[in-house]
Amino acid sequence: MNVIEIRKHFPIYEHQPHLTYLDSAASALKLNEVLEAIKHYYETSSANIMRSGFKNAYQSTLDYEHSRHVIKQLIHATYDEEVIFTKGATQSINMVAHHYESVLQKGDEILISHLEHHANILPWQNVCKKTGASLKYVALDQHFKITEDALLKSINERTKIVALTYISNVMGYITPLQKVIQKAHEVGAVVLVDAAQAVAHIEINVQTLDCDYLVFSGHKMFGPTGVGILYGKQTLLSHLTPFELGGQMMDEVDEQHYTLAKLPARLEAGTPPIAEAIALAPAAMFIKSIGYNNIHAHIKSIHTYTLQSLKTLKDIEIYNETADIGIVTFNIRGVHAHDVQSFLSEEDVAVRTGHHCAKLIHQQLKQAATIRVSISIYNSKEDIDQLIKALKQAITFFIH
Ligand code: ALA
Repeated sequence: MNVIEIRKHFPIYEHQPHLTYLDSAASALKLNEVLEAIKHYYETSSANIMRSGFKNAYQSTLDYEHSRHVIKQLIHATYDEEVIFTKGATQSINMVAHHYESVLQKGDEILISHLEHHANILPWQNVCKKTGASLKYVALDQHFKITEDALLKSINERTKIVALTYISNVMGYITPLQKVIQKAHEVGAVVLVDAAQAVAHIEINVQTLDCDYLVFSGHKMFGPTGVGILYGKQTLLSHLTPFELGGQMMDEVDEQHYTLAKLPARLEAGTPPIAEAIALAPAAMFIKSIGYNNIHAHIKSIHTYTLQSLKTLKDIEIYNETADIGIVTFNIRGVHAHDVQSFLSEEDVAVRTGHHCAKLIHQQLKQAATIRVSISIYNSKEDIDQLIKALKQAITFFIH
């Protein structure tokens, strides 16, 4: 991978050539092609979609639907209408959870894990409060991994929903989903896969996986903020209770009643994030043009270098040495992560510190906060050298 060439696609490096950006798990840098698509929409159309029939409106509708098609191809869905534009992975999960508030009952179980970020915990807690269903957690192994074995043992005839991260945003582990989805289906449960991290790192094939729902956000895949995807099997999405009502998601309306439109409109109430949705297409096409194998190989090589470099420092405690993608979560022993942050920030090194919206795994790690380095395609060994330099300064200041 030629990082210099890759960086030409990310205009932030023109404005901040010294930026060491290692926080792509929180939000990836934005592609030039994405910014251009947003600008193009506002400059050449600005029209609403699926409503008016004038030329600009028609073109915007075509572009919006083209983007849906590109995303359908990216995740290998069967039909375009299985791809719903939302405002992000969090909203997508909330939409699914909202539906099951009127489906589950006392005695039913929802299975999740301590590795989930809050977006895949809180909505299910809510469903349980409203329905009397129970929230169950799969036991993690000694490395805080979800194993296939533990998952298979946790699924039983009471399980109605299995909602799991595809890749943990704190530990970087890939969840073994294939057999688990099969078993869930055998007992009549549906499976939601949170692909918020996965979409920028590994090929997703919803047909091979056979998951029922899959969610992700645009901004973690070099796309804009404010847009995300809810994928669902057509048979399920056609019956999902809409989370919001209004706009073009209806078929007939009279004074007292309404009927719902067909997919995908029935789940896209109001004016959607048009520019952002259109701009998701170039993000997906960029990922495809580089190829997941190349992305993964590059990130893994920088990941290995990061681990080697961190190990040269005495006071570092790493929590996920066997991560499957480029996520390294660690602390400097005896120093709060937020205190380290200010040293890194001084050197223009951007990492995330804190609980990373995943308090449950931090409770398991017995750490209130950690430092997380997350690596993407535009990162180089020099970025890691810069990180190490800043960490050394922090260590000297706080410890030696
Ligand atoms: N899930 C996001 C992160 O990992 C917010 O930073």
